[in-house]
Amino acid sequence: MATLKILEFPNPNLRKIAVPVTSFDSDLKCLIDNMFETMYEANGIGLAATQVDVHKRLLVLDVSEERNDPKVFVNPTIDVIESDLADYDEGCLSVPGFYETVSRPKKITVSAQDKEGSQFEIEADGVLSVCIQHEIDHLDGKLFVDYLSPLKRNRIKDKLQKEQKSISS
Ligand code: QAP
Ligand code: CO
Repeated sequence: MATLKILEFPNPNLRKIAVPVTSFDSDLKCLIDNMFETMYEANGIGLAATQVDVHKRLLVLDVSEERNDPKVFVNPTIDVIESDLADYDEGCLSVPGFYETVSRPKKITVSAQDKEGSQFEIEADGVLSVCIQHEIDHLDGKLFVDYLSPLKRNRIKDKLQKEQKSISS
């Protein structure tokens, strides 16, 4: 296993639209293992392939307190079953150090494939619902900062760009 480099906002590759996964082979299983290792090492609760510069439709997450409930969703799609919005303080491994409130539909159903390619469906609310919606946004090139005012988004962008310059020089 290996940890992967996480792209940080405003890296333009975070805007790419991911393509469906078509082969459920050993390369996919290796990518999934490495994404879990990367997410756990960074203390994240969710990670989309886009964030590690792989533009395929899959995400991993673990919203459990004990960090022992890994879940993988390949080619996920969501249906909103409760359009009432709920606020949640969101962060993102690609936007380190920043948390802001975002409103999203409360309750969803998610259809996806597992790592073997078998189709499944789950219902989600609470933090699981937020996390799945946040991660599927990544697969469509979208970030939680896109829901904020341009002023807030640009402040975050400027601060992160300054940090990235001071580290890479
Ligand atoms: C998305 O985010 C999420 O800034 C996953 O310094 C977040 O795992 C869904 C993280 C909140 C629902 C609620 C962020 C770790 C992790 C940071 C994450 C940081 C260290 C974010
Ligand atoms: Co994120």
